[in-house]
Amino acid sequence: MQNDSVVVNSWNEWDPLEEMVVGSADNACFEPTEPGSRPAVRDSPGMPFPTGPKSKEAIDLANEELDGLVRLLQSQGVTVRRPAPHDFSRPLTTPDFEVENQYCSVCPRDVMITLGNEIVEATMSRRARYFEYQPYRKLVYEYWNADPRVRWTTAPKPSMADGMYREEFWDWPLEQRHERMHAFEFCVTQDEVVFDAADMSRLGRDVLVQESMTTNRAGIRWLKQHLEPRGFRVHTVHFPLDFFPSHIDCTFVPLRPGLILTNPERPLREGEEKMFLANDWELVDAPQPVLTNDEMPQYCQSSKWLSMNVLSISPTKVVCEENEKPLQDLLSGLGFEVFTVPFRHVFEYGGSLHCATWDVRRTGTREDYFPRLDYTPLV
Ligand code: ABU
Repeated sequence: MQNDSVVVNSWNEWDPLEEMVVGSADNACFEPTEPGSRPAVRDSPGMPFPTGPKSKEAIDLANEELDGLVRLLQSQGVTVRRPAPHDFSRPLTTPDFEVENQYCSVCPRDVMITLGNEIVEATMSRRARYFEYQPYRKLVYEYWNADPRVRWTTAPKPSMADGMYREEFWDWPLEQRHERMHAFEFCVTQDEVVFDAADMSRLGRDVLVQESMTTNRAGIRWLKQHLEPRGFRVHTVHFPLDFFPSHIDCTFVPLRPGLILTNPERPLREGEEKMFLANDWELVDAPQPVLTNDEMPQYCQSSKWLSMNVLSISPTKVVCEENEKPLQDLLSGLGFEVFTVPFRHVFEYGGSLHCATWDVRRTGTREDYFPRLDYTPLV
């Protein structure tokens, strides 16, 4: 770290990585059924989804792969930090809800985001994840105490009461789902501020936020009000063919200035591509994943597109899951040095390489990668 660089400093998804948090599967539990989530066993839809702690074997297999990522990052000179232990098997009772157990700390990306020199803790959208910031608090205090230039913001916690959700969402017939989906109405209503950090993607001065099952319009309004006075421009993006959108990093993945990996089954809403094309960004479709949705791990609630959930070490180095050969070939052809690690056992915890990490410090400053942008910030 250079003497004058702030302990927390990350403005985009690709600058050279210096310090990163990698998740841990310790004490992980199955995600409970709740108004914001209806987990299902992938190959047996009628079967009850397990509850409580995951097996030791499932935890050990995921931890082995997470440790492998840690070793790779360390070999590239990255300082790696880990979440503090947390008892996810403890039930939660608040004035507004009860939930039988919590989830896990495999995916810090869902909860924590670095926006320049500021750490923002997301509101979260699901009950079992209400306290998921806790495994990272010790680290946040360490960064905040170490450097007075570090800012730390916790977004307003929503009630997560029944009224915050549309539980019938899960039972909408296909036609209604299609109609509602184009109105971007999902399982969370618009009454409270709701967002998961993984619905955001950082491109210097510009931040994209996906409207989804886990981020509503009130959440995006809060982010705009918070970030735009600090010089960011916050853009809402939509992927209308994604029936269950949650987290942008399997859909629209910036790799370096001017290049975004896109999901061929989830195009941007018509018109939203303009800001990229007008500023000479190239949108390149990812190849079909090696696994089909039916072949994804039994308890995994994410899509086959975890294939494109890659992690950038720098604008020229990217980490891919070891089986995703077609994507590795595409990225090599685009000029990247591609590193690979096995990561399929992590999939059942809801993410792959990008989800399982949170970048705290990357070399670099805030740049404007969209000089030709017609945009009026809120303030
Ligand atoms: N947590 C990312 C999952 C996104 C997807 O299933 O496509």
